[in-house]
Amino acid sequence: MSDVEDMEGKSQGFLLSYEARRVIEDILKSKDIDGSGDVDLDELEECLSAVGFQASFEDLKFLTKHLDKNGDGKLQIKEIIDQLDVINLHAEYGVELMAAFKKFDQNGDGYIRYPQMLKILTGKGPHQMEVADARKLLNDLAKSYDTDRDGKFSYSEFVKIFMSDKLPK
Ligand SMILES: [Ca+2]
Ligand SMILES: [Ca+2]
Ligand SMILES: [Ca+2]
Repeated sequence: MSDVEDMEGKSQGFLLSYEARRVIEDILKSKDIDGSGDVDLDELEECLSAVGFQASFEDLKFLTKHLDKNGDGKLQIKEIIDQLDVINLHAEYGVELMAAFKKFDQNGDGYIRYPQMLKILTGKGPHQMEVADARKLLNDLAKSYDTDRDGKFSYSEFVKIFMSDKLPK
């Protein structure tokens, strides 16, 4: 595949350029009348659409929940700006990413704890792993991708696991 084809193939995602960051930041700040830094679904949709990501309602709800680092139930401008690389990958692979994340986050609390992941990896099905292999994989993933070492994978950590292609497909 040539470079040109590769560029065209990825045109659905927005370009995470300095310019895109500035556009997003400018829109969000101009909307933030009371200076709280909170961003609602409409505002999120508007700023993503301005840089070429037409997010569905499901995307918007999912991102609002999973990028909420401080756990106050809302997105702040800073949480968005700090996680634009995650949003960029979500723009491209959102459907697959959400399906994969939800498969592992069975209790729906927005995080994948190690035992949860182990249980899914060794669960009955076409991709069932031996317990020893699954433990080895989990150790490897924990070492490389649980960046804040809290014993669970957030969505931003999970997108890197997904992109690494280390999970059984
Ligand atoms: Ca928040
Ligand atoms: Ca969970
Ligand atoms: Ca973590």
